[in-house]
Amino acid sequence: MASKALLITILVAAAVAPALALDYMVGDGEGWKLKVNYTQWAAGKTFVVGDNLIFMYTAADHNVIPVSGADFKACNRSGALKGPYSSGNDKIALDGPGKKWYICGKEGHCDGGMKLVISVEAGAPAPAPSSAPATGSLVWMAASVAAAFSMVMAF
Ligand SMILES: [Cu+2]
Repeated sequence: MASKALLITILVAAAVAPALALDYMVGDGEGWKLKVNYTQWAAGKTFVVGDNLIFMYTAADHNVIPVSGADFKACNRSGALKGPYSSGNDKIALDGPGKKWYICGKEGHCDGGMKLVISVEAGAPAPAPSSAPATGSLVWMAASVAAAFSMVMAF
């Protein structure tokens, strides 16, 4: 009986793990600053609703303004959809699907390339060619967990 309870615990833990939201450190080790190519950083990443972006920067030097696509293109700093964020360690939830645009609000920084656009997917991402191994193994894991779980429940 104890081993069955343990097995169920393990299975539940494994089933929950793939659904955990991911935190993306914008720019990775570089953080949020000038002279980083954020288009390159975002390329190949699959952002899903529920994930978070984390902007790390020197608070006195930069900030983060979520803007519309038009304001992104024009580097218009007066059209904040939320924020502006200025703590230097800002966690921004991706709370809806579609494109999301972020710029730095300091003079000249957006024009200098301090801008990020990402595309957020609604739910579980469809297997994309670039991330096939990771996505495929998660799907396989979820399927095998579900199968094992139904076997345990049949006892
Ligand atoms: Cu800046």
